[in-house]
Amino acid sequence: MRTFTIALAGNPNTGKSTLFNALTGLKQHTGNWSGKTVSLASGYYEYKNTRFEIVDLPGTYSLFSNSADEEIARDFIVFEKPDITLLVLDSTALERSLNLALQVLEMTDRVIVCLNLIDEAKKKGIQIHAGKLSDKLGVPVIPISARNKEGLDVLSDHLLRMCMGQIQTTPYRMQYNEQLEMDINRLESEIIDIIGTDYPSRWLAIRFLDGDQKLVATLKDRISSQAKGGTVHYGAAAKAFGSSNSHHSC
Ligand SMILES: Nc1nc2c(ncn2[C@@H]2O[C@H](COP(=O)(O)OP(=O)(O)O)[C@@H](O)[C@H]2O)c(=O)[nH]1
Ligand SMILES: [Mg+2]
Repeated sequence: MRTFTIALAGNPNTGKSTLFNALTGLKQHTGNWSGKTVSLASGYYEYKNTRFEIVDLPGTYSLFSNSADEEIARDFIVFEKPDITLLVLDSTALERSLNLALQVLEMTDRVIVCLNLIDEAKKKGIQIHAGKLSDKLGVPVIPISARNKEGLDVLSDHLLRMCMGQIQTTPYRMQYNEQLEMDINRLESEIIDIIGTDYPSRWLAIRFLDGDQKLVATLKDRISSQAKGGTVHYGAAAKAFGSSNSHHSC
């Protein structure tokens, strides 16, 4: 049986671990993932004869290189390439969560959004138009209450269907000003020339223009370990990434 990997991402306190426990039934183990030896809680979940490995990423407010937690969550999404990144948002504080959502949507198109704590939102008289939000974000948006185990069947159905390739997404991508878009496009095609399309090239271009040196270093490491397998010409890539930072800011 093939196992699909689902990464739980979101701000701290949005109910990621509660959802993790509800899905996996607390049978958690800590797995070591490639790259840095980072231990992340993961557990298995079976639904309709399909096995999912759920990985509980550290809670973060953004996914830059501000902290070890941000790097861990970011590296997992970009380099481990989970089948789905499940974004857990707090329905009672959407404005805070959506910032992270926009960042994730720049990194991957395999995203499902959970509006968690929907019970709390209802109590507070907050009404969320999940369908409209889904149209805007270009990915499924599913109201749930992880603590009350509500909405988990609908969520599981979406996980299964997206893993089976039955749900296509059109993730919302931030548009920057004309000059930046030109720079992004130019750098993106250089990136594709060097490392192909294995990693999210537009997102990499944006991060590089922002001067994210730590990401440059991480990418060099990844390419270097791939190159040992003979797939990428590390020298050329390292040279290009070493010199492609400018001082623009997004
Ligand atoms: N009312 C309500 N509380 C929830 C729900 N899901 C999680 N919580 C609570 O929110 C708090 C944070 O949950 P936790 O899973 O630790 O969040 P994490 O930091 O994202 O892992 C805990 O007190 C949970 O019991 C929910 O659906 N409804
Ligand atoms: Mg947690």
